Amino acid sequence: MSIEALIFDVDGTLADTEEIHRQAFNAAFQEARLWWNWSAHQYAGLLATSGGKERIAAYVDSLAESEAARRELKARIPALHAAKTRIFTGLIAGGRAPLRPGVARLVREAHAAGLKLAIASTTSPANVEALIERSLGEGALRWFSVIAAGDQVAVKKPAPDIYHLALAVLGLPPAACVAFEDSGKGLAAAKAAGLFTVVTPTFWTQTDDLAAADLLLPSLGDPEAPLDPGAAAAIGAPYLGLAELERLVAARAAQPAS
Ligand code: XBP
Ligand code: MG
Repeated sequence: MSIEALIFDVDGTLADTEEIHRQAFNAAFQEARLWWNWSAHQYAGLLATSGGKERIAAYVDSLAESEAARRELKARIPALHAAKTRIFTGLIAGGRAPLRPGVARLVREAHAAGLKLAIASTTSPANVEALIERSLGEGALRWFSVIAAGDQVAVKKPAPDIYHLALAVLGLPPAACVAFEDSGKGLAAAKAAGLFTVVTPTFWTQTDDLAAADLLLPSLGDPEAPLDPGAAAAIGAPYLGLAELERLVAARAAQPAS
C-alpha cells in the first residue's frame, strides 16, 4: 500500500454540519441579546469566510454601523464564539450530525489496515472532538495521529497551513497521503499542500469551483448507500474503499506531469 495516511476535513466532509453551525451561531446571538439571525441564504454567503470568529467579524463589517459600534461588537466576538461552540458541541453530542455515507466505514478500514489518520479542519478542536466521539465512539479520538484544527495555524483555508501542520505531525510527505474535502476552499488548501484530494460536496459547497479535485464524488458510498452508476463507474466499484483509492492514486501518479 503506497498510501500511509488519510487526512480528513471535518465540516461537510465527515458530516454535513454547517446547518448545525448556523443554528448554533443564531442561538449564541440570541443568548447575547443581539438581533442577528443568519438565514440559510445569508449563511451560504458568509461561508466565504473561513473560521467562525472571522465569519462574525466579516458580518459586523457588513453592518451599517459606526466604526466605534463595530469595534464594540468585534470586542464581543471571543465570548460570542465560545457560546456558539458550547451550543454547537451540545447539538453534536445530541446526535444532530450523523457521519456522511462511507466515512465510518473508510475510517475503520484504514485504522484496521494500520494507516495513519489525521484531521485538517478550520473548525474549532472542540467541535472535532465532539463529532468524532459521538459518531465513532469514545476511543476513536486515539485513532487519529493529529487533529489539526482551528486557530492552531495563523492562516486558515484556502491557505495550506493546516495541511502542512497535519503532514508535519504525521511525518509523511504529501505523496503518501490522501485528503478528503467538501469545499472549494478546502480543496485549494489540500492541493496547495500537494495532496491527492477526494471531494464530496454538500448543499453548501455544490456551487464551489471543484475542478481541481482528483476525485469528485457525491459521497464515499456504502454497501447500503451505493454510489450512482456514473460515480461507481468512475471508481470501478459501488463505494470507495482503500483498494479503489490505492488504484486511483497509483494511476494518477503514473500519469505524466501536466
Ligand atoms: C468549516 C469552517 C468552520 C465552520 C465553523 O471548517 O469554515 O469555520 O464553518 O466552525 P472545515 P468554527 O470545513 O475546514 O472543517 O465556528 O469553529 O470556526
Ligand atoms: Mg469542510
